[in-house]
Amino acid sequence: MSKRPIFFASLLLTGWPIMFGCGLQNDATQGSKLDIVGGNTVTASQYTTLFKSIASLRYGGSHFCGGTLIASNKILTAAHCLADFSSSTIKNSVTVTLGSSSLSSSTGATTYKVSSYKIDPRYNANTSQFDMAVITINGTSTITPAKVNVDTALPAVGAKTYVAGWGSTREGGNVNSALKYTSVAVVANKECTIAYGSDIYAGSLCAYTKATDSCQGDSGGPLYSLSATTMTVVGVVSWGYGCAQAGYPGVYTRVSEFTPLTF
Ligand code: 4AZ
Repeated sequence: MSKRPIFFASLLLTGWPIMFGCGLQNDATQGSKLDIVGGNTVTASQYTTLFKSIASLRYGGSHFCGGTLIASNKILTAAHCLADFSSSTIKNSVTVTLGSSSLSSSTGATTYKVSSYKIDPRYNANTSQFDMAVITINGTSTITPAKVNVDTALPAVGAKTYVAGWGSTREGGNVNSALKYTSVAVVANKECTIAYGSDIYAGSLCAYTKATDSCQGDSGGPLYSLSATTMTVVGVVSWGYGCAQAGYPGVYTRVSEFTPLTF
């Protein structure tokens, strides 16, 4: 999902200087055509050791959103990934694939149907607030699930986090068959409000590093923090103004505001 906050966008694009005082920079050389945008392809060993909890949600076999394995049969994703489908479509035509870093290879992959799902009842499609859902798959995976962040003090502002997905490598592009990741720095909600206004709330987690970002098709997937070799899911890819636009963080659903996931 991408949103265009016209008022704030025009302030930023005209370069009102106060907007750029706190770490977000308006760099005229950064347009929308940056190559996840930027970042790197996940190597085989990185996939096995770090990123294996990422899931591909498919409709009729085609990838449309990411997700994160958080228990042997539970997938964390975004409400907006599921909200436009009927429950029968979700149960009959949406599948969850785990175990392969390539969308075009079935080696190592296991595909599950959706047994049940819960969309946060507070989800608001206009503001994108409460953009969180949990899928129960019709089987159990032996892949190690990601840890789920329950610490509301983490990740700290400025911390390095990692987002991964098969989403577009440029604004307006297509899904990418190879899994990519990038690192983005956590931005304070107060600063993120300067870019986006009141749609930023306690359940938002914003992250920004110049010229790299999550993008369309990464939605629902994980924003991780890494400690030693443990990946903890701290955010769910939700929305932003385009992808890798200068001064506009990616907006994630802040997982710690949703635990325990009992909605
Ligand atoms: C999207 O359209 C989308 N840069 C997802 C994430 C971001 C922007 C757009 C964040 O699904």
